[in-house]
Amino acid sequence: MHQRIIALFMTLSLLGAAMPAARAEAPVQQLHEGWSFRQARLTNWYPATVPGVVHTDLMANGIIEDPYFRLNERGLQWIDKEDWIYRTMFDLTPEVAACDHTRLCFEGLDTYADVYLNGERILEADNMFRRWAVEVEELLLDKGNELLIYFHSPIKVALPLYDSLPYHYEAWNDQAANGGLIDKKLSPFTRKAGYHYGWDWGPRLVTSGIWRPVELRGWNDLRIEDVFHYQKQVDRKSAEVETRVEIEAAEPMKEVRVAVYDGERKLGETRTALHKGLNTVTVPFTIRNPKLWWCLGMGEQHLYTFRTEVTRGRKTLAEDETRVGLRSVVVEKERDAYGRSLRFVLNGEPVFCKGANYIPCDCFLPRVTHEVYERTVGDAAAVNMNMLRIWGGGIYEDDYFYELCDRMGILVWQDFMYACAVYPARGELLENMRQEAIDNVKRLRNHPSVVYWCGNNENQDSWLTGWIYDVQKVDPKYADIIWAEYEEQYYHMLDQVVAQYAPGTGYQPTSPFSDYGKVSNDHEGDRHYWEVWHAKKPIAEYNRQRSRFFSEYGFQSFPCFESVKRYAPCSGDWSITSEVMMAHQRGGDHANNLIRSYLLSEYHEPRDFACFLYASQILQGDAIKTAIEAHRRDKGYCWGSLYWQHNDCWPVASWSSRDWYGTWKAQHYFARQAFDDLLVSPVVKDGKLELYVVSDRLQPAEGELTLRVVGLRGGSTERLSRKVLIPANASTKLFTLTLDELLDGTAPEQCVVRAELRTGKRLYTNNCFLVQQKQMDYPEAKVTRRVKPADGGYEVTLQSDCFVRGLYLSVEGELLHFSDNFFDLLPGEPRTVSVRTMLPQEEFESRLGTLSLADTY
Ligand code: BMA
Repeated sequence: MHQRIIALFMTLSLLGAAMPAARAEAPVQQLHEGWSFRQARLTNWYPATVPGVVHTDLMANGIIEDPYFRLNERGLQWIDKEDWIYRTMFDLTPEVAACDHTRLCFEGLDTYADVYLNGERILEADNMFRRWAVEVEELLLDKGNELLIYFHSPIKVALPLYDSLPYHYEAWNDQAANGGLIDKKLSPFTRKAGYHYGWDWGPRLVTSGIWRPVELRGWNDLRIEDVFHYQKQVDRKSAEVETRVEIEAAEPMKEVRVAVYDGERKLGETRTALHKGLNTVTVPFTIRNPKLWWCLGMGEQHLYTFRTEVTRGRKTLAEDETRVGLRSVVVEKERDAYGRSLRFVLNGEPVFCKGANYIPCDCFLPRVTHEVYERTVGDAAAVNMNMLRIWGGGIYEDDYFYELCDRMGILVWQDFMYACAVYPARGELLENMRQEAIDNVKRLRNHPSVVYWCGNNENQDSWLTGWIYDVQKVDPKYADIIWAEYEEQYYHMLDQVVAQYAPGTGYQPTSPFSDYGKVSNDHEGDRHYWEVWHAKKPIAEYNRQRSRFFSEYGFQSFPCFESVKRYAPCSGDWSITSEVMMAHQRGGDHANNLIRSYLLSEYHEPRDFACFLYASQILQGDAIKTAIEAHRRDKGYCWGSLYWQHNDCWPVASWSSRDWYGTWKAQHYFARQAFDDLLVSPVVKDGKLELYVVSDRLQPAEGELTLRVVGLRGGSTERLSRKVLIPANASTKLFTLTLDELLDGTAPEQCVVRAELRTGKRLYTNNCFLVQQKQMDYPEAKVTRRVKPADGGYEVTLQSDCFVRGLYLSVEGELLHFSDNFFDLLPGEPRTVSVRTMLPQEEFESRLGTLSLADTY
């Protein structure tokens, strides 16, 4: 033992490491206990949960019912017109009481919040997205402190602002009328999540509350305000880092030492004097042969833990630990023969970005647990995504969300929180927006996953094309004001904040974006392609449309029947036009009719409600699969495919590929194959079948490619079988066959074309249909199933005599996740899937149901 300590001491001395100094004391006291709340104009206090919001507190006290259930949302529109008071009493912990200085820190207040400590007003917060901190040691008592927060109704604050203007700021999705505000769309005036006011997939539930942690932080001689590990240059040989430490000192200090460590290895140190107040100290260092951080599919997600210490003599005064991934990211926007590219290059390698748009996981944000985040980000990784776009109508996400993206290799395209609207942006409001941007850029800039910032979602196109409102009808002098504010906000202010606080990080003013002052197009920058869906173009149109980067496109479906039963359990609600189903379809008739008409043009009419829900998912899955494959085949021209949308914030019919309960729709399963590192993609064009292989691997691969024509009633003919060389990080057209050659007399409605690519241990497959689904002659299949207990659940093996399209497994009364689902069964080829459940086998088997496309009509 003794020897080991000496040996450790010697190793440390040899490495030149300082002897472990006494740990810095920075006591933190969370103030999450003992809260109660009341409606400001009434007198009853009720217990409250902090972090939390009014709606969930009212629910917990039995005053309102679950807003997500049936039509309940409608009766809850009074809540946002009221003021609310939250209060708690607390004693200081001895550790905090012993500190010279104490800061009261709010990670998030939603939104207009006057904060009183022991009767003294210490803060007037007015931005949900900002962090607030107040020095409070002068006001604190050792025992019996009262913290009281008065939340002003965001509606009552914004209404006079709206009314005072001779013109208005439009917000496309703001459901003012549902909130009893006729046409007064107030959301642009308040720095609060846009989707709270309603969206075309979201209810109108305008919250108030202490939505993120609140705590006291004690400190003595000095404290670290912020640490930024600025990666100046990174490649395989070396990483040049400059750690910038913001330190607040209580008094001037002659000399402190600021050092950065990786474990016990000291990376760099700076000795400096500090003046009283805020200082910035930089510590430059170089790491030789760094382990790089890669996104999913391109390499490891190596994370260093950098420890930053501020010491005086032998005493550590403050320290910080941050997980850092070393990587270089260049977002190329280069003029070329076609227009201008938008391409992410990670550690020198171009990345085809595969993923989706992400919205908040709930309307009531504090109840989004770590487990929900793990599932949400995990489900992106599970289907081979490497990018999520955090869309601008939601929130700058929780730290944990980005930690998961760092760990799982999901790149983050981060919008600033502005969407589908124009915002007043001048004077104090503009300054508020600037502070919000600084807060969040600083908070997120150490995450290797956060690679891009974007000013807003669709505000530019909506203004320039006039779809948000008729610009012609706006008095030109007001239109000039609005546009000048737009330019100031997105072309200057936000751009400058990113350049100053996250130097080297890419930024674009809006999405989609081709150029300043121009409507977006298909050959420069990113594109939101919505003509399939909103403009009713046929799904096959996805095969013709191009973009340098598709940052949005999407197709709606309904949640599965078991999910629907949770928010609409009465059988009287079970039609897509029932009042309850319509309340959970925020695209209204327009969206419902689109699903219906696309469905009827491609598929047989489903015979009942449950079949309709299922068929809507196959339809959505097929549509998005078509789009993803088209985008990937166009790799070289196109470098990104992010569909709309990854998740839901409540149970609803929407464009999501996973519903609010986390259940995967058909699309999510289809995306796993379509986003895989190798894609074998057959496509019919001008009477020919073209066969592409798309690789996102950084090395070329060898494989065996086969193409079979499989009869729906059994029997298959091999048309092609070849060894192929698959070029790295590219799309390659390998073969073209005429349909006559391919079919050789087989009727197209009687067969499916099966492409298979075998490389190493992996088999990549794809099924291609030559006619519409409603023209296919699916026979009545006999599907047998075998259930076997396995690791926390069961393995189910399915086999059929005939081809089965989109076989779907579900268990009545449960929302279970099957390892695979909605898959095609080839005649005679068994398929085994697994599922975790505590249900006893007999029960599981009796409740296990299957449905396929041929069963729906
Ligand atoms: C996009 C988004 C969202 C919207 C979606 C579906 O353009 O940016 O605003 O929910 O379309 O309409």
